[in-house]
Amino acid sequence: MEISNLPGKSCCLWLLFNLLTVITWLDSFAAAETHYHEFVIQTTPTTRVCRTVNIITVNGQLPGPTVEARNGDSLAIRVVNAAKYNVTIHWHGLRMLRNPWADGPGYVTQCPIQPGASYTYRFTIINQEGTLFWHAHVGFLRATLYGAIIIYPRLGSHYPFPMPRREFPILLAEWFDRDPVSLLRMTQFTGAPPNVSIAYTINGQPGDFYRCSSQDTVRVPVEAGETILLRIINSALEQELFFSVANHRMTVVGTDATYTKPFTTRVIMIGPGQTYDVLLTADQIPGRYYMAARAYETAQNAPFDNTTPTAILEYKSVGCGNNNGQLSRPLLAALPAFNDTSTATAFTNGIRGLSQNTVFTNVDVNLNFVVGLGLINCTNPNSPRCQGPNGTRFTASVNNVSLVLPRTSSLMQAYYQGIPGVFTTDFPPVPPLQFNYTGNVPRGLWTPSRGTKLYKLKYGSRVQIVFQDTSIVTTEDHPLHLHGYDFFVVGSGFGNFNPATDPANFNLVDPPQRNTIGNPPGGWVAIRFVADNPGIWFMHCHKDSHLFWGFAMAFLVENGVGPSQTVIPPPADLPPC
Ligand SMILES: *[C@@H]1O[C@H](CO)[C@@H](O)[C@H](O)[C@H]1NC(C)=O
Ligand SMILES: *[C@@H]1O[C@H](CO)[C@@H](O)[C@H](O)[C@H]1NC(C)=O
Ligand SMILES: *[C@@H]1O[C@H](CO)[C@@H](O)[C@H](O)[C@H]1NC(C)=O
Ligand SMILES: *[C@@H]1O[C@H](CO)[C@@H](O)[C@H](O)[C@H]1NC(C)=O
Ligand SMILES: *[C@@H]1O[C@H](CO)[C@@H](O)[C@H](O)[C@H]1NC(C)=O
Ligand SMILES: *[C@@H]1O[C@H](CO)[C@@H](O)[C@H](O)[C@H]1NC(C)=O
Ligand SMILES: *[C@@H]1O[C@H](CO)[C@@H](O)[C@H](O)[C@H]1NC(C)=O
Ligand SMILES: [Cu+2]
Repeated sequence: MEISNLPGKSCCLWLLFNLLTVITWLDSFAAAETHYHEFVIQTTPTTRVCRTVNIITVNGQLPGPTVEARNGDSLAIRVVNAAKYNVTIHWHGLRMLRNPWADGPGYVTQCPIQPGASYTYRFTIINQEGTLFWHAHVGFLRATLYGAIIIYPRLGSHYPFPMPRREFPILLAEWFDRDPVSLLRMTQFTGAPPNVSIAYTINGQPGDFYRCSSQDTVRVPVEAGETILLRIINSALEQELFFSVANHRMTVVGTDATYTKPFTTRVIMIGPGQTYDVLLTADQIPGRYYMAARAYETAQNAPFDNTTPTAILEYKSVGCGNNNGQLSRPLLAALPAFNDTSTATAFTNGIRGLSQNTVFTNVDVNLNFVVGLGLINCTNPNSPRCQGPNGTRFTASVNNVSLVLPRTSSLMQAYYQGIPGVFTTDFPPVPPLQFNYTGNVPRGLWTPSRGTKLYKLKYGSRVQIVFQDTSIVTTEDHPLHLHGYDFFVVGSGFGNFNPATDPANFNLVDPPQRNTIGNPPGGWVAIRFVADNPGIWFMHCHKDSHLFWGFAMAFLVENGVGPSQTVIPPPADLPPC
């Protein structure tokens, strides 16, 4: 069903909503609802920057439909695959408590929905509020299969900040000159990174600075003086992005569907898989101002898309009779240089959780994951299949294991049904070899092993992971994403993590709670979470090429005691392989 009385839609509806809220609250029947959606996966010829590409869409839309709900609501989303490719949908950041069947990563928690088939994702939102997004989780399909998830507070409950007058999702993404399936095929064949995008998009549109794009530039209307909420999502396959709005400050109030302490900034750095909720007050001279993004690229000598997508923040008074500013070009936001790691780091470190986020101090399971890229030597370096550096193929790993996904079953189905031979549970808790990770790493250490290894966690264990980047091939910011959990980001730094001295500086008081965090390039990041969600949960780099090269592992969180700590049975329509 459609939600028509959610806050922020319009002023009148908002008043009505408040009235309804009071009545409902008085009646004390703040019942949660179930929302039904149908997602038809189809091939849709779509034109951007003068290039028509047969992309895969949900219901013909780019971005796909926004899913709106309140905290506590349930969703039933029937995905009908009318395209000719295997598809799954991941509800990125939703915890899916005891319900890995609805999580979506292909061959991890489900087999794909094959052409002509359908699957209904059923889940309940439990204690999460803010902005998330959904995206395909097979191959590179999420390049075009993505959309916003907006979770409003329960009826009768409020944001921990003043109610904004309006709100807008801002979905940042890439546009490639080919469809994602052939992009993946090329990557698979050449062993080199995928060709970079030819444009970035904001809500599906590249904006004024690209060929054939001006007319469709996204406009965000505001009244002078009002405060609006922007729900910013990086749904790009590969690229971290800076984002700013000319002349305006933004106040971050949430990230990855958890609230944060208000943090005011002129620029945001957002990695693939992350979201930021920001308040923006239209406190400038009425006019038109560009919202703009730009690459933040940390890999050395890596090609990247250096173009600038824009949308226009447009004061309404400018459009109504007063043409002052209407004809002139909007002001362009200042954006940091592509390699401005200090701005990116200062921003990320500025994000603090609300103080009730106090973190446990005793860790039961201490994990140290060394992450990054690698190279595979070719017997014939001149082969067209070896277009990586000096005739090699790229690979990537966690603790020197490059993940190989199964094909005949998902990991979760194999676990639940006790199918042997699909995975082992000997994923190494620490790197098999200690070396100077960010120093000059001997070439003999650059090629990882391959395997399908899970790490088993007891229900309720208190887990710490320190992720350590390496300088193998290049140091790089890797957006690390954990399914099924929000984690506390308790510390980060450059160089090698020092277990003797660094933990003393951990923030256990107000760390942000997130589902995706980048390690600083050539550095480390430490996270903590309680393993209170049984099932198999994927952990991977949210750059899709890195994921494809094996930069992933999965946790097997065992059931606890009783039904409230046990994975629910799989739905009858769970796709078979
Ligand atoms: C990828 O990029 C390379 C180098 O810029 C170019 O030569 C090649 O044609 C591109 N390949 C495709 C398939 O677009
Ligand atoms: C960023 O790149 C430019 C060249 O494009 C270089 O001059 C500058 O030193 C680099 N800055 C940092 C901080 O690496
Ligand atoms: C490729 O070979 C050149 C020349 O031998 C060398 O300088 C460079 O470091 C090599 N690059 C990699 C990634 O192995
Ligand atoms: C690691 O290598 C870097 C770069 O060569 C060097 O600066 C650092 O001192 C090394 N660290 C250790 C612990 O050897
Ligand atoms: C790959 O080749 C490089 C140089 O060509 C060599 O130093 C390295 O030991 C080789 N790696 C493996 C795993 O054979
Ligand atoms: C990773 O494993 C491979 C294969 O066993 C080995 O050759 C390589 O040295 C290991 N590298 C590291 C960093 O442990
Ligand atoms: C689609 O998924 C099925 C089941 O895993 C598999 O057999 C088939 O090869 C897949 N098709 C493609 C094109 O990957
Ligand atoms: Cu990565």
